[in-house]
Amino acid sequence: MVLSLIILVYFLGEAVSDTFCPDTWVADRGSCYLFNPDRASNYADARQYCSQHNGHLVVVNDVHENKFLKDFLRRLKPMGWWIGLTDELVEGEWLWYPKNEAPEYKDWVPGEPNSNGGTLDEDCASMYLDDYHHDYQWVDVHCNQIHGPICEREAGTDGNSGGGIIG
Ligand SMILES: [Ca+2]
Ligand SMILES: [Ca+2]
Repeated sequence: MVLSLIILVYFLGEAVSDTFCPDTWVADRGSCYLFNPDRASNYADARQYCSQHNGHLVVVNDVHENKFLKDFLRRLKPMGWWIGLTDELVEGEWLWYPKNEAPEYKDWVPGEPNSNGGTLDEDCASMYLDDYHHDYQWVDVHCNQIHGPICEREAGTDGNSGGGIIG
């Protein structure tokens, strides 16, 4: 019993120490994340920013990842944050860029995505917080809006490049 506990602790320690992220990236469960409130931009520029840092706009795979992101964003100034979800290709068909995978997990604000009631072409998804919106649940907004990038990359795959700047 004690031995198996020691072995468990050993393996947990190994798992943690194997998780490597570049400076200014935050590690969580096998991924590294870069949040940059000072590089807010339109969606296309945010996508390019993440690509330049050897990542991609975040793909939110499950409730755990979504909760991690929300907890982190609550510590930053209230604003919108681009995620990698878009229906640019086919209106109404939301896919995670760049692999074009349909989302298994979703956390839309109730009533979203709505293309602003059909009056705007809102093809890009954001985790959003302001006085009127929910607590970083997802909304669809026009891709020319200015939001911060959340970039994601695999942890420990390429330790020597791609460090980003926060603040
Ligand atoms: Ca992910
Ligand atoms: Ca909307």
